[in-house]
Amino acid sequence: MSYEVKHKKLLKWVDEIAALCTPDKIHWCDGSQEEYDALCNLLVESGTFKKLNQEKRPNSYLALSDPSDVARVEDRTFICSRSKDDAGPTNNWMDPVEMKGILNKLFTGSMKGRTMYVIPFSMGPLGSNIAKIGVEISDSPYVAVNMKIMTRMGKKVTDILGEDGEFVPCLHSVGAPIQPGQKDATWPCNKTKYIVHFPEERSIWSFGSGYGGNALLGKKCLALRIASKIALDEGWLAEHMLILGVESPTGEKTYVSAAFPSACGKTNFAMLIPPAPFQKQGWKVTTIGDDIAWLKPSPDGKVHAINPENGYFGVAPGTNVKTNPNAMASCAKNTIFTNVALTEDGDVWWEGMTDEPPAKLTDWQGNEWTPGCGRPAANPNARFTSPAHQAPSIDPDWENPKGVPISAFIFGGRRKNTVPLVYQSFNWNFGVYLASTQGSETTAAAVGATGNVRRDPFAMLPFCGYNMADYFTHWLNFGHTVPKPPLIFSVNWFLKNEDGKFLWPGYGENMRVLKWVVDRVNDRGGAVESPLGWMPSYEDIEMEGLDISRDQFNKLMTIDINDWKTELLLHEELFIKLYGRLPKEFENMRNLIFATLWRSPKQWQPI
Ligand code: O2Y
Ligand code: MN
Repeated sequence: MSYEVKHKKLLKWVDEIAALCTPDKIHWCDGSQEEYDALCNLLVESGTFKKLNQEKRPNSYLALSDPSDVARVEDRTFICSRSKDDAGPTNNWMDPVEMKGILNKLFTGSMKGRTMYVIPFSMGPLGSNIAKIGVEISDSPYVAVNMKIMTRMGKKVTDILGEDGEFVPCLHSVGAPIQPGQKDATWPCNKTKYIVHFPEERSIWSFGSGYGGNALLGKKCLALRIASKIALDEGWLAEHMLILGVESPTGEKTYVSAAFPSACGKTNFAMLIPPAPFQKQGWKVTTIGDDIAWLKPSPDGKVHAINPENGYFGVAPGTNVKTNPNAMASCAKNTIFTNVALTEDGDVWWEGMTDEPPAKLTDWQGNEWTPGCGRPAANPNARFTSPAHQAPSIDPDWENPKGVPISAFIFGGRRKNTVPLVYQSFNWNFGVYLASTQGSETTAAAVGATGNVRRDPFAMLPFCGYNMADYFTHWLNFGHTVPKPPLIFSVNWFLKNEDGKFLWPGYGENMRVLKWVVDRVNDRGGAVESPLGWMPSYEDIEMEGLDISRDQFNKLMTIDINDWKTELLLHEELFIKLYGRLPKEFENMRNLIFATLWRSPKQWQPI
């Protein structure tokens, strides 16, 4: 050990895991730049990393994973609470004792021939009272270097832990012991995978995958699944939400947190660049976080939020200087790319990065690639791991240990009809209802989909570490214990006309909707009462520089009563699944919306 650790429980746990997994060596990560560079060099020597062109991508690397290990594995993700009902019907469950039996067998000798890295990390600014400490033990140096970017990692964390601080033990093995004389794979992994959470014990065991959310255990496993259970027990919220700041021309700052299911432009919204007329007036959008928010009631009566992460694990395909210049700047240097394509001059490329693809590439599987060859050059889930502070949009308060005060929650999904561009919930309870029933269109065959909509309550379905119905109740209660809870809004950027064309331009133009949200929370935004909530009329949205007529706007804001009657009936599917513990308020709210719709014109518009 290169530094002193005085925490007896941690030392004992590390000894126990070493005895179980029998690694050749143990390396305590100190989190220094020298250590990071040395581990990256090791990964280059072993063939896992390729160092990119220093001029084009300073201090950056490319990793290509095994083709079988490219994404989170939801069907292998388990919540092992003592009672099955506490995990709920939307999580995979196994009895914790039975699961420990399986895992103990799998982890026995699993690190043979490898180095076991002990990675102390803080989710959240060091020393913040909202932050939590974890220690990941992993046999993957790829995990160690990614954790250095994604978390605050190393000696400074064990210093904070002291002799008896609390930590979440997170055990990870790629599940590929090396026999004497055996050559290691460039991306070791195992076809058997288990991503397991013990919410009562507050521990994580992950076996078989080296990729992203399966292996970087601070992110989805700790910061969402385990933290959501801690938050339930302690009266706060651990959410799958971005956090952004809006600065008005007068310098007024408003913070907003937003939840979107995947493929709804979450990172783009977190790093939004306002359109020209807004910039001219002096509006600015700043980024606190792009994926996860921890929110706690604060003595000022408001809800304060931190981003527990220290980096972005952003999806590369589709990202470019037009869709998200801030993300492109974030990954311009000091970045680890995974499963993107390699250019002839040692840089990276992915679908959508440029209008024209390069004439020749090495694809994410290491094969020669030319345009029109019929295969994608980058894996659709290819990622960049880059330091959060490299986003030019980073907020000056992004590491404030007290967090930032949140004035609004925004919930969105991908719907081509039914859900209007924006509305504000009448009150907290209706807001919780709308977030609980949010969803995205998909093919009818997709898991959990009825009527082509996959419900993804609060965008938390794969990330809630306990029964989703209890989660709804926790949200209802939370709003009633906070003196000044955030207002709740619904947005839908994805409405289409009869020809399948988008009605709303999205991207930076979403600023127009965001400004209305900010106006509403600051008591100056106009609104009309609709059957669903408060809505802007044409005059209430800043339209300068955007060619959208009143008629087009009204289309975006239409509430089609028949569509909504169907929609409410479809909510039933989710409710039946969760019925045993579903808050009784939900049935009343559904009936109330039904009754309001019944009395409304067939096509309600905010004229
Ligand atoms: O596939 C993975 O392992 C990554 S998933 C991911 C990464 C960053 C942010 N969000 C997500 C997600 O699935 O929500
Ligand atoms: Mn996410």
